[in-house]
Amino acid sequence: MMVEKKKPDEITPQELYQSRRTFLKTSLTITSAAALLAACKPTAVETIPTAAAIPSELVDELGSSATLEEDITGFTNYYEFSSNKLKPTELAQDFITSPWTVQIGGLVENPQEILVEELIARYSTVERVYRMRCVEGWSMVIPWQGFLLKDLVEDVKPTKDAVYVRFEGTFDPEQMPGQQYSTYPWPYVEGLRLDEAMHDLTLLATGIYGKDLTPQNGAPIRLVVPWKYGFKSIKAIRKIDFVEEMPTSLWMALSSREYGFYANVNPNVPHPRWSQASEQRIGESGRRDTLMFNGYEQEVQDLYTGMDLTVNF
Ligand SMILES: Nc1nc2c(c(=O)[nH]1)N[C@H]1C(S)=C(S)[C@@H](COP(=O)(O)O)O[C@H]1N2
Ligand SMILES: [Mo]
Repeated sequence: MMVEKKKPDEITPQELYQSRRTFLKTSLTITSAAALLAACKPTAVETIPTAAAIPSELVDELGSSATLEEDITGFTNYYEFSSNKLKPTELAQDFITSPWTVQIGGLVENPQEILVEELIARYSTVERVYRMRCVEGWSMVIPWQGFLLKDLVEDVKPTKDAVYVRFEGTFDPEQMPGQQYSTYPWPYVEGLRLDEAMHDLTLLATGIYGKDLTPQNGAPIRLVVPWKYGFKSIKAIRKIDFVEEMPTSLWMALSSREYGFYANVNPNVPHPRWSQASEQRIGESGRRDTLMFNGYEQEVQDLYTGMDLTVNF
């Protein structure tokens, strides 16, 4: 991001632009909502999907195929390890993600410190294929597993004074070489307004492509907010606090002019150094138009009624 001083078209290595588009044969076991619903219906026999009805490709609701697994896990942004997108795959390989406790507190009735395994067991797992748009101008389509952040928020019961949720990443320079070499104000911090956190699209992801989340993609637990630029989706979360004041994210602290709190994907509001009107979908050639709220406008526009999105960028 800002510190690299790169133009967006320098960001994605040529190999990845041109990675051959093979049909995606997924190993994901489809325990689809359709299958579960079918089992509850009296006419279950007729409605259980046949093998032919199970998609052989993972697609988002706009019809785009999921990005190749090797691209999703081989090309990551994870500054705690490196600012080079190809390096976290190797550097994060031995990152210790178990045991891992998440501390949840601040303005809540039920603060808790809980093992991530217990969190995962406590809430229903959902599978979502979401677009992810990096502020730098590239995007992917990613199949996640996780649970709704809303489920956790309801459990811990924020008090009436809670307006925002603050997420804190990991500070562990021994394991995270990027924290030794960079002068960023670690740990990585992000935030959401409480109503954004309660939205049905907002996930805490614990899996990717039907498997456990890879370390380089944020294991053991990360945020996924698909209508916002990728940097909001903080990896390797240690702490979640409910607060009254708007949290200052790491990127706001580094350059608030370039990276705002809301960071909603918006083709009409350029980054000070480049346009946000289009994006490079990893695995495709050419660019495609960037969609308002990354294509989730119907679902999220009500959160921002009456707000000037050029000011609250
Ligand atoms: N802790 C942490 N979370 C992070 C980042 C990071 O450097 N550290 N990078 C962000 C950015 S800029 C993007 S685009 C997404 C990338 O997610 P991915 O690497 O899983 O595709 O993670 C976000 N979450
Ligand atoms: Mo990003």
